[in-house]
Amino acid sequence: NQTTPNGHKSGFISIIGRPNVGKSTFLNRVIGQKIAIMSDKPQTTRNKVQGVLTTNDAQFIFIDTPGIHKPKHKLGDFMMKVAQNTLKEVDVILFMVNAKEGFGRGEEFILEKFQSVRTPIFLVINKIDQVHPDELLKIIESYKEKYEFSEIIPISALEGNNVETLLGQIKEYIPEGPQFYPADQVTDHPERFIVSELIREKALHLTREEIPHSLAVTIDKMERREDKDVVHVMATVIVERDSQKGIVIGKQGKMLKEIGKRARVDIENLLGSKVFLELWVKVQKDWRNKMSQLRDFGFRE
Ligand code: GDP
Ligand code: MG
Ligand code: K
Repeated sequence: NQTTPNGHKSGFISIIGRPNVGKSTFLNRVIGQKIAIMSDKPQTTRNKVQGVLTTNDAQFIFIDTPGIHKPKHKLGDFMMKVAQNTLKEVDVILFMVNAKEGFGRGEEFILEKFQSVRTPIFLVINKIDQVHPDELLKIIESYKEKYEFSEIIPISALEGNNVETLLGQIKEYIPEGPQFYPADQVTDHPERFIVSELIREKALHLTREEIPHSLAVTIDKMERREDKDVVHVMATVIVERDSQKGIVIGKQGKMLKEIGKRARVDIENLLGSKVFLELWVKVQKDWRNKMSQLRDFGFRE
């Protein structure tokens, strides 16, 4: 499958930090034009996808941690929840601090909570454009004494200093995995989700008990070709085991063909135009471990 070549990496990243340390500025800089901004998407679940950065060989999925904006007395509850949920499930945590403000009680508290978390935590010291290098060294030293961060990376989100380095380091820590979001996705089309659901429904229905729930569908491409008045949909059925891949494909590809045929009829009705549906099957071991995040961007068990 060309959308998930060997060595492709994808990971979930959570940015934590007090208000005004520069989290949004950082995200805007990093994702820029390439952003698939999800913040407008209605969400009922706890983790919001804030943005997705797609590069040639990696996809960075940034997860929001809204509770951090709450007043101090709520921090305890929030951090407990976060510690239990997000912090354990993401691949990298960026703990962002303001170089100019140094170390405060808010930071102290968060660092305490980090002690029980195994996820790699990067200390991102932002706004270095506002401090003298000597001062910065002192700040780094003081944080080093408090906690053993996986990486300590000073940046200026505003001016862009060292931001590429940070991304490079994140990439070192995220696992191999598929492009969960299509590279060409600039908005979060509800159509895509419905299309993936239609395919998933047919696949589940046709394979019946043999594949109990461990099946997801990603839409890798959905493009209208004006010249031929046809919508080209490329989708991947993700299963957990090789044996399940065999079942979904079927003898001489019969099963996959049937899934595609039935799904195509529904998709054509939905979109009101002819559809060329290309289906792939991919084994993604233990993708269910990621379910809680996956659910938030359209996967369903
Ligand atoms: P958030 O609350 O953590 O999302 O912080 P924002 O991204 O909204 O930033 C808060 C303020 O800090 C804004 O006025 C930004 O322009 C400013 N800011 C963010 N990053 C930097 C930086 O690297 N250098 C400087 N000088 N200001 C920054
Ligand atoms: Mg913000
Ligand atoms: K830890």
